[in-house]
Amino acid sequence: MNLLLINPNTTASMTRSMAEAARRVARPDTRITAVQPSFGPVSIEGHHDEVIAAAGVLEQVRAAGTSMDAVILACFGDPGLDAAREATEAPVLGIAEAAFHAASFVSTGFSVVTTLVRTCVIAEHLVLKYGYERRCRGVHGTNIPVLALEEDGGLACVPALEDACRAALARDRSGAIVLGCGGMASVSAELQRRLGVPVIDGVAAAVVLAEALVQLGLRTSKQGDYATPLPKRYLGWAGPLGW
Ligand code: 2AL
Repeated sequence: MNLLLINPNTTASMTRSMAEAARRVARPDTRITAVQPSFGPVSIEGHHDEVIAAAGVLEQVRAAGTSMDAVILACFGDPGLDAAREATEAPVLGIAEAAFHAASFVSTGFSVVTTLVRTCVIAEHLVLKYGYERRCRGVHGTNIPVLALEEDGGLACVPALEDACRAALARDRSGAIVLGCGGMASVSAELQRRLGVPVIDGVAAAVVLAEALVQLGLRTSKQGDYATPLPKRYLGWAGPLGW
């Protein structure tokens, strides 16, 4: 099957590292195409970044047309997820939503450990939006910038992440860690080894769940509020995104 992995930020090296993480868990017959928008922020660390990144996500969903069996949005804020679901019939999975689902299969409660403290509210809003407030016991920032995770394969960040995860597990009395950034995909196995609890990387979780949905023959419902966007003109730079 063909999976489209969209990195909503514009850092190509991060797209490549997430594609590697995705291919490590994908089935042998799954082909992963990894892309990023042609415009937008190099990292997504706030509401302003997210809004522009969401438009970039739609650019890439439109560019793929009907060629993909499923789409993965590989940024922990799941920017543009509902809009992308309107724009395609293929299942679209955000890595935050996928990680919350996966963590809930292996623990009664999980903690999210993310990047900048200012991004915690984005994850907290998603927990409420997706109905995971009874499973998520806390969201914790580390003040590690997204692009710091790109240096040295993220290895330099492992000690700080390990400390933050240990503190979160103790404070929240939780049984699993959800990593709150797509850029943490490369360090999840090492953190799981060090911590001895399930550590969920949303990129890997989204790949496996996307494969399962395709296997089940499930597509995004076009009945209701994921119906195809209404045809209308979009003006200015957004012109090509009009339906
Ligand atoms: C992210 C992420 O996954 N990618 C990105 O650019 N920003 N999330 C985050 N919490 O910093």
